[in-house]
Amino acid sequence: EIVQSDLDYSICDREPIHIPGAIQPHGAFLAARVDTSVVTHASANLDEMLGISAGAALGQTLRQSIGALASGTILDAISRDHSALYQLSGWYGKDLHLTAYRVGPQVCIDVEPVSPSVAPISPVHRVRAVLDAFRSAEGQRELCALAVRSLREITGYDRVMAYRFDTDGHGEVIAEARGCEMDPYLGLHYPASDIPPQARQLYLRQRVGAIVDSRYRPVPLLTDRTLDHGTPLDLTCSTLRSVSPYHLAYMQNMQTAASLTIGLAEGPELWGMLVCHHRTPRNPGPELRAAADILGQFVSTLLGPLGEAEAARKRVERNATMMRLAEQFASAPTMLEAFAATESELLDLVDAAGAIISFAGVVRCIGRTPPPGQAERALARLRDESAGELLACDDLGLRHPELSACKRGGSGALLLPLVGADDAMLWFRPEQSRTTRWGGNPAEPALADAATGLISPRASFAVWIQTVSGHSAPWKEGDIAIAHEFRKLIEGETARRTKAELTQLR
Ligand code: BLA
Repeated sequence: EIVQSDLDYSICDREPIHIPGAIQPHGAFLAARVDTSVVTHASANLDEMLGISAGAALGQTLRQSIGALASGTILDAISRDHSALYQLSGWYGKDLHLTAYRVGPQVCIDVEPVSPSVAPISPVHRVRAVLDAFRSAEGQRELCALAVRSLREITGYDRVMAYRFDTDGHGEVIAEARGCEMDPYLGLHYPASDIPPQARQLYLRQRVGAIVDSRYRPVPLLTDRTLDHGTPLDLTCSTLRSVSPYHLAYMQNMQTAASLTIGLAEGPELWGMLVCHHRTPRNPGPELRAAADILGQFVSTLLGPLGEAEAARKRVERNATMMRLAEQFASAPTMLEAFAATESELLDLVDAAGAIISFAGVVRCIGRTPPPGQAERALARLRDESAGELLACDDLGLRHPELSACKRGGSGALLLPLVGADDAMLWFRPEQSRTTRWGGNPAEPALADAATGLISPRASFAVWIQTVSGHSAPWKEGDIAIAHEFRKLIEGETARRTKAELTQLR
């Protein structure tokens, strides 16, 4: 038995998923040297697609496997251009789609049957028809909502999600289109370890990936020692690449047989993914993959500008809130009345759910806070700790076990000391929502696979429940900056009122 703290995630991070030495069985694979055109690798199922066995193809020239015209066209394109598409029509009674690309000194070729199910209107045309609508989106979420709806209409998968990464690497489903018989995943959060770093890297380079049947048996690549120098072939760019057994187990836990995944990038960073799930095996084929790629790239291009527009809108909103606060504090008869008249502005200012305010000897709670006694204790505790400075934490109950009762209503705490020694404001954010739905019982202890000692996706999930518990959404720079501004407002206002009182007395 292995306990949670012993789980070793570096196993996931170290898995070399780009060189599995195998492919998924819905296609066949060939690699040849660009200089000599000698075939160095062939998938064991080559004869099913091309009518020539892997053994017979290895060591021969490419033209033996795919004919003179195809091999000439591909090698010519590769020598200039790095990638090529070719349709082999009527090859031993089959129509085959060849995707060729260069990997070092080799040309690699993914061989797939021409999609049997291409709709009368091609997927690329259907994608083109929806892209214009994407330009009307006013924010990233709205864009993703449009994208998942369109992608589901075009691809027909049971569920299509937009999955966005947070700065700590964990992800949230921020948009979803699904068949009515599917459980909703919208708003659920998943741990960073579900998609290890090398998988993220891979989705930046090869934007689209498809898993056709999570129960497939990998088809090994055959080679000949004299031909391949023993260096494993990098399958990053192959649409047929056999995927991690961890991830296949994960999909089975999720009752998903097939997935189509499109990496979304904002500049050089992986921003998130569009993830399509199907309960039964599903092969999107080259046309749909290309259409999904175009859609994904279009979404990626819009993400940056929309993110900036949203941030700008947020700044404008906060400045407006700040202006209203300034007006109220200038015009209210007393400071205490100003605090009472501006409850919603005070919370909106930093996106808090609640706050406790101590001013001129009066303490009051507004909005959603921990129970008043607890809130007051938290205020006193943090005020002592803060030494007059602003203090922010997103794990109050974990950091201060004596305040653990604050967890639900106030995992997040932002303390702003005000003018007088006892004057302060403490904003609260609730514990962040997290998924409680899973193919299995998340309360089960996280156990590693007894046979292998390796950790299982279920284990990863149980650890996550433990990790996120007690955390709120993090306070960001903008929150801190506007809180400082608010303090200046209060300082200015207090000074002005004191001066006015003194003048009256004279
Ligand atoms: C890959 N994990 C992935 C991918 C997704 C997820 C979307 C991309 C591949 C795909 O399915 O197309 C995770 N899928 C999710 C999440 C949701 C979803 C979060 O639908 C939420 C709704 N995974 C683990 C653990 C390990 C692991 C513990 O949970 C490591 C031991 C590994 N995940 C893992 C690996 C890949 C992966 C290695 C890459 C698979 C590959 O391409 O070879």
